[in-house]
Amino acid sequence: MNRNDFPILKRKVHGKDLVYFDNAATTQKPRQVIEAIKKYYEEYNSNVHRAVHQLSAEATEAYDKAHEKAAEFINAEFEEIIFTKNTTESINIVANSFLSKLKPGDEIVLTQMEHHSNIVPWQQAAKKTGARIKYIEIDEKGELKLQQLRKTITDKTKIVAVTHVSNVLGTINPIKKICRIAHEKGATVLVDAAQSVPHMPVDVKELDCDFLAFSAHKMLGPTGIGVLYGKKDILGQMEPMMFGGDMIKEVTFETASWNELPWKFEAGTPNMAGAAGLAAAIDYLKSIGMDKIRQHDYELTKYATEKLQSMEGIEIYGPSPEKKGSVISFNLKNVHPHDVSSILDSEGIAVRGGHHCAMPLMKLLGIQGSVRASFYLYNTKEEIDLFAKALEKARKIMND
Ligand code: C6P
Repeated sequence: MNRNDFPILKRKVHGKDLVYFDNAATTQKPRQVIEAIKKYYEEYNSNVHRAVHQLSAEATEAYDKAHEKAAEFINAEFEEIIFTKNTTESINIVANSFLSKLKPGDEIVLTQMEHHSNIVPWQQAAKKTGARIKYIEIDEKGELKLQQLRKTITDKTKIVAVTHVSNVLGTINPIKKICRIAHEKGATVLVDAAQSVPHMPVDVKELDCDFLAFSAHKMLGPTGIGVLYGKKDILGQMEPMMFGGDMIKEVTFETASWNELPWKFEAGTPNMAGAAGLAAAIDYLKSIGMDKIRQHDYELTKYATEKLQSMEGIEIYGPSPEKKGSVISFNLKNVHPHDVSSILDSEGIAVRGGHHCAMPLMKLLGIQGSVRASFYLYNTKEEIDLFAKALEKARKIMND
């Protein structure tokens, strides 16, 4: 991994070298991704799947190729990859498709560590259909109470929607096991993979999930493009949520029929430049190797956890480093997370402070928010040393 590939990492913030530890929110982009987007606009910008001219053929080839790369990246089939705006839109598409499947008495199973994006769409679906939401609880370490799985997932369960990796606690959930139990009960499983696909090898066939959602911007790619994976037979039977150009096979004044997968779910002119950027991001990640990225993330998380644990008056939320992704949420005793984040920012260190779009989890933890440092492949142990030093400074300022 070459840090020089990331132009933004050279900038100064408040006169200090930037230390970017807000990767769970969004990641920085390598030159290769920026160049791919530039090349799209400079050399073959054109609408896809519509015209026969050369530029359109090139744009179509690149756009379809991006689907192919995304499919290969998570071991899916080409037809199973739908490009959306982001993880949020991907989840909304699935939740919307359940409006016609849910009825009063049916159950939707979520976990207590979900991001708002994997709670609110289901609350809306429950409100509209009379279905009920049940939550798999977490224990004091921030792990799912697995003994509750078989009690919570029942014959009434129609959908289990669960995050692969928590954006607050970092917990890596046993998706394969959850899928097995849900499938025994005839339920469908959606995996929110916003925090897993960028950081570790993910194989949808091995997990055996029915749907999986992620965003390009959290894996070195551009904003405005995400992925919804769905099993071919399920997508084949599912009604689209958006209607318009490109998603149709035939239209008369009275009616319309749908295009084949995956285009049936991609209405209107899509994000072609974004797809070029996503393809380049996937190439970049693959050139390093997802196993290596996972190992690097783990080493940084372990190193940072040990540093923080050696400090006084600090509370860390979530399990130990080997059981989590590269996210550390914590609070300094008696200090508001925004104050900690501001002091770190004055040292050039970018972290997130707040509720992390997981308000119910914050309430459960009995806190208003936390400080969150999240690492990625370009971060280093030297940066963690700077972070720990700045944190000591914050503690002194706030406690004196
Ligand atoms: N979490 C964070 O700082 P979008 O915004 O659609 O790309 O991703 C939504 C989302 C869904 N699930 C999980 C587990 C997530 O972490 C996120 C995004 C960011 O934690 C922004 S709130």
